[in-house]
Amino acid sequence: MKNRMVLKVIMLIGLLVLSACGNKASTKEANNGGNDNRSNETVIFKLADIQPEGYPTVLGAQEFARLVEEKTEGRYKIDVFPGGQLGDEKSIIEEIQLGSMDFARVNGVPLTEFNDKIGALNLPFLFEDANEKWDVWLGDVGEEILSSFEDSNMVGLAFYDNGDRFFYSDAKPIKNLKDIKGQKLRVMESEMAIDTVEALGGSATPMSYDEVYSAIQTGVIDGGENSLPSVYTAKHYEVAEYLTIPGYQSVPEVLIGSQKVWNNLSDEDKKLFKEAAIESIDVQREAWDALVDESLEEIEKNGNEIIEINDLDAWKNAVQPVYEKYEVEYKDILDKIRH
Ligand code: BDP
Repeated sequence: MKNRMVLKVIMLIGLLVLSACGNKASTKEANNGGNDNRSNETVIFKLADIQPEGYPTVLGAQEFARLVEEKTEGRYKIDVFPGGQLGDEKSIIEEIQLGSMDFARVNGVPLTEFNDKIGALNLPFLFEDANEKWDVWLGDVGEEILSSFEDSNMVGLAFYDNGDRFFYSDAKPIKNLKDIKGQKLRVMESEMAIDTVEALGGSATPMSYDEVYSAIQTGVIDGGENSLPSVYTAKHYEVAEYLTIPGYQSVPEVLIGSQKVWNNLSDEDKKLFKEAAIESIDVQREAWDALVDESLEEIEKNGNEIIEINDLDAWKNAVQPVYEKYEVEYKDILDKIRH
């Protein structure tokens, strides 16, 4: 009798323990949704940008980060590191490719060396105006190019504005093709960028962005080419007196991610990250337009000379060899752009 009681008590305890374990297991499953990415722990990623705090691309990247956190209800956070804290653009791209960097905002020109399609967008005088450019970037062609980043072990998320890129120099005003001849002009690290400046008659000098100011100041180069917000915020206008308008090229800034991070996201989260990237474009563009105006105002106020090209058709003719060289490589995309 006594033994049966003991047995019953033991069985009861056994049942209680078993049911407690069952409860624990189902709570865990409910929390996890059967998927590791749904754990309660916040996963934190890093995003690199060489531009300083407050610059439009950084504001765009911070908006992307805010939206990712909001849309994933805090499961994912992205810390944005501006001002080149995590290295120069070329090494950032290499790290994204290797998977040792999570996300970045970089320019489309250095990406030409890492991706088969984006170079098409970096050809000089490609678009009539900003509307045509944005139609292409936000349309099927833009999406095709962003998707192709998978082939380069990266993820292309969105395009941001880089406006037009202008020549500026401290040697002499560039009014026509004769003036550009022989000037040592810094370009971004890409073969097409070198070809373009050489086709215009300049002497192209590739170097990283952070070296440009002192290279002009010390006379290593005469000038470079960049957007108004970059010439202004990097203070190149302090060392280069002459700025030439209009721009000769309109390339995208690109929000990219590493394939390694991407592969670990669920399909649902990939969609949320992509939505966040696309939605962040508005913030970047608005800040961009405001900074373009402010930059021009400040550069003029500083007393720099703004020169208008007087033989624009000759410039467009001069870059034809660049089109001839790259036409075959980018034929597919170029045909679609020209429809
Ligand atoms: C700026 C871009 C930056 C590039 C830089 C450059 O925002 O990403 O690195 O040009 O010329 O306009 O290197």
